[in-house]
Amino acid sequence: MTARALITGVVGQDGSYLAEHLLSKGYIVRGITRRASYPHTQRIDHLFAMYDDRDPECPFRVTYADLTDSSSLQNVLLDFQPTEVYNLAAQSHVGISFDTGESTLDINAIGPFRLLDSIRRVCGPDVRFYQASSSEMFGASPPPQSELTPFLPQSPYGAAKAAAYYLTRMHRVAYGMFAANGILFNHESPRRGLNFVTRKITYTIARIIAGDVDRIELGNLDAKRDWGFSGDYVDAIWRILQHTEADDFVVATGETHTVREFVAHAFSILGLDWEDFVSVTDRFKRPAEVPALLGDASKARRLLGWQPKVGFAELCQMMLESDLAARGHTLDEARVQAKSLRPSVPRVRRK
Ligand code: NAP
Ligand code: G4F
Repeated sequence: MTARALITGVVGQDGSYLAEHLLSKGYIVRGITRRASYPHTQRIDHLFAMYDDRDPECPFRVTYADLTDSSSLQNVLLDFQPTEVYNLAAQSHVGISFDTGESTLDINAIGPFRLLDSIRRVCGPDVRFYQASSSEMFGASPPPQSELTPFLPQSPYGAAKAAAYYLTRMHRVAYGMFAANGILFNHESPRRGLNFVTRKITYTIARIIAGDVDRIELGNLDAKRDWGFSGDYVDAIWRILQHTEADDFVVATGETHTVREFVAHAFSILGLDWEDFVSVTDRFKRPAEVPALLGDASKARRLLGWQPKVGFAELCQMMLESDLAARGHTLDEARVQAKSLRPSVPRVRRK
């Protein structure tokens, strides 16, 4: 029987890479997206162009549904009859979760419950379920973090993801469902949302080169993150659902860097000193911070045969090159342009 994957959050970073990954393996893929007032399918428009959804045999379709709307979830499950469900949809911004705590809990904690409960009622226990859990659940627990590290969430986002993690395990234990958690550490790509720190940095550097702006404003530069590449991580996500039994896995590179190191490295690729272009503002600091994340993915390596391919420097350059290319610059042209830039952050304003 052909595998049939339902992906929530298909228009997001991971959803778009996962859809490509599963289609390349011969899956029939159904994505869900929620209504937006302006089209936001840029990450999957190339898939719409590849597949004609007027063809009844088309392997890729997207329909409207929402994690806050149980009936929409039940309708898509009844209609599509998936063999695997990947729950990637979320309000995924930690900083914004402090401003939108209630809706973040609704989407990120009750949303997975609605989906699990709907799968149990509509599809039965044979469907395999993946929950996009997060290293943010570890919060203040010191690194390195593994599957055995206690959760100490520091944000509404982290608390909601911890609730969803336990609800996923509960469905496994109580109802015998194949319900698995991937505890993924930060992963980035040229498709990363513009207000996450790595993409904000590479996108704004491209704007500095283009002459649109003269600096980047950032918050906490001391936070440490274990940054990997989303394209590598969707393969781990797929492997988690192919494992012989439902289980929980940390997915990480095992290397950590500060935000300062990321921004310094990105500017250094163009021969620039980051301190000439970065100012620090309280505006982007959070009421509580996760100080340091460093994942121990030895279980995923051992049981799933997974390991990351793209390292820190390659990831940073890939993202910068992509943002420069979108503004019509090659890396070499940008390096030439960079030589004519004057520092825009006076030393006295540096904190
Ligand atoms: P993303 O780019 O923000 O994608 C999340 C998607 O969820 C968006 O397309 C969003 O749609 C959709 N969504 C939000 N609320 C929804 C709702 N009520 N109903 C249906 N869809 C909804 O995030 P990502 O980086 O791909 O991350 C994928 C998942 O992994 C998320 O659950 C995230 O929390 C988790 N995660 C990410 C990382 C990471 O470093 N990237 C690490 C650990 C865990 P709109 O575009 O309409 O908002
Ligand atoms: O890029 P970030 O916003 O990612 P964060 O908070 O680590 O969350 C991401 O990773 C989680 C996995 O651990 C995911 F679950 C979650 O969905 C998301 O994908 O911030 C990274 C660090 C933070 O310490 C933040 O305080 O960068 C710091 N930072 C400093 N200046 C900033 C900024 N973050 C943002 N977004 N914008 C700034 O200007």
